[in-house]
Amino acid sequence: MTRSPEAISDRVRRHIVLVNPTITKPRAAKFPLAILNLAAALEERYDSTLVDGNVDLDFISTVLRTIETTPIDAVGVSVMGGPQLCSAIALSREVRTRFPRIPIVWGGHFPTLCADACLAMPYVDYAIRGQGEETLTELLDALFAGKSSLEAVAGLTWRQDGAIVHNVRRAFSSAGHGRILPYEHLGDPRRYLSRTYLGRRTSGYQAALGCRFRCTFCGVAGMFRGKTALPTGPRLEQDLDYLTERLGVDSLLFYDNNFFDREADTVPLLEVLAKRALPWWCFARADALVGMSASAWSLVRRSRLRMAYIGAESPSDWLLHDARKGTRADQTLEAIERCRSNGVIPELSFMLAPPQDPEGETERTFEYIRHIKRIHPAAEIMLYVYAPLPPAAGARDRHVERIVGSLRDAAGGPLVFPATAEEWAEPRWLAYWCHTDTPWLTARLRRRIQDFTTVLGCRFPTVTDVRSPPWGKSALRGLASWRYRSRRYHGPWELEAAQRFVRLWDPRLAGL
Ligand code: B12
Ligand code: SF4
Repeated sequence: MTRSPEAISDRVRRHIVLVNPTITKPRAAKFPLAILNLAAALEERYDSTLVDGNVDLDFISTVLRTIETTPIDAVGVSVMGGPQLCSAIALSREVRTRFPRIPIVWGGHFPTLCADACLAMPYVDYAIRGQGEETLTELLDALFAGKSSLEAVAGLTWRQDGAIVHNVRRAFSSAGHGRILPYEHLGDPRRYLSRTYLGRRTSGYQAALGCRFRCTFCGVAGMFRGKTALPTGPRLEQDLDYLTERLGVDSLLFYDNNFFDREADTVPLLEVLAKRALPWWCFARADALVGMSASAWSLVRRSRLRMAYIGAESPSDWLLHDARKGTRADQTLEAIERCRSNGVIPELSFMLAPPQDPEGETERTFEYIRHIKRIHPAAEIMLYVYAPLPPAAGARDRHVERIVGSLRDAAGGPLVFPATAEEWAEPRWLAYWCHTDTPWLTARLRRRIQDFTTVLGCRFPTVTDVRSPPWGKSALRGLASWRYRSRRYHGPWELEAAQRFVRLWDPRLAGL
């Protein structure tokens, strides 16, 4: 179906559909913060309809129906690499086929890093790199109000006479802290609250924007390039009033890339949280936790921080240094101790099998994890495979380019990343993006990692799993203990069989 341009130009306020394509199951869905933030930014000049594929599994039909029944001027799609890329492709294809004149705009982590691969697809007209609020508004202004030209929209990748153009990068913005999210655009916001080990009505929330670090393996660095901004205490308080009093939220997952930033800026937020004493979870860095004063830790205790996700990454300082992580392995151990003595569970993520020494590093990491489990058995472990992503489109980062340039494929040749979004959606590249497989992993090492993950996961079932029955968890724990004790990880067939009856929750797939 094609709508006439006259019909479009007659209207005063333009209308855009913003879509969060499916990435997880409805019961794990949290507020789709990307499209909520975009809607808040557009509000002054544009109308928006939000469609969330996490709660509406038939979201493609919903979008098509919306376009049929409402005059829609553009479709904005939020795209994270990995499984969400597949649902974004399926949606965009359908929209392009049925409504060929409606512009389709992709934004999010995938277009930020892989804008060329997005524009290689006929159903992506614009890719927005980095924070999307101002870029999307200016793009719509350029398309519909003739306010500026496309060349002038910083952060935009587009096609000019068939060639892909990356406009200049957009500077970091903290304007989001001045906006209130339109939660009611999602229908009943309460359907985004779910039971977790933190509480019965846990909500996702983001306080700080950005991250001041630039770890080479992390997409966040490409998005924010070392910039961050924390909200004020009163701003946090205002949001928590809404979430707790209006929606009944009783616990929080802070999606900030790093909750603990400079102490002077973090303490006002901790004071707000200490007054509320809602159980909470966050991302944190080992060096920040180690550097915190006793008074800040006292606020942490009073605030009821239950768990902190720490990117431990590796037991090897050379790798931490090479990956520009900025922390050391001894700081990780010290942070674990600080967490233990303050009643916080450290949730430690590791990157296994870097190409420089895949087998050796993996075995060293297994031993380091065993050491951690000895000093703090409650510590949670998340295992990923080291899989550096390409540097952000339109930006130069020689360090990341060097690291990526040294990667090898299975045949030992230079690793060539996909050139199109559809290639990135092939199973082997989805696994790469999700940090579960890389071309330089041998079959033996892949199996070894799987086996260790199974034995460790059964020996220490995660406390975040509130769905598996306690009897099932303790049966698996008992069954796995001899293997773990004797380091006999190989071929844990009995654990794999038992897991068919007691399915353990994997927080890597769906979040908490
Ligand atoms: C919540 C979350 C999820 C949720 C899903 C969220 C959703 N969309 O429904 C769940 C838990 C399912 C999830 C899964 C995954 N995630 Co995730 N996730 C996050 C998290 C914690 C918060 C995302 C968020 O809401 N941010 C707040 C919003 C406001 O920011 P934003 O999404 O970046 O949106 C801004 C811009 O990107 C842009 N934008 C976004 N969409 C759009 C759309 C348009 C049209 C425009 C114009 C702009 C635009 O503008 C927005 C406003 O500025 C981030 C870490 C973080 N703190 O950001 C990781 C993160 C995004 N996830 C990541 C990854 C890799 C994954 C996985 C694919 C793999 C993995 N190993 O975890 C898995 C998939 C697992 C699977 N199923 O197999 C990476 C992405 C890195 C990268 N370069 O791709 C991050 C950054 C974590 C990290 N540090 O590595 N994730
Ligand atoms: S790994 Fe953590 S600290 Fe490093 S850039 Fe990513 S979010 Fe920031």
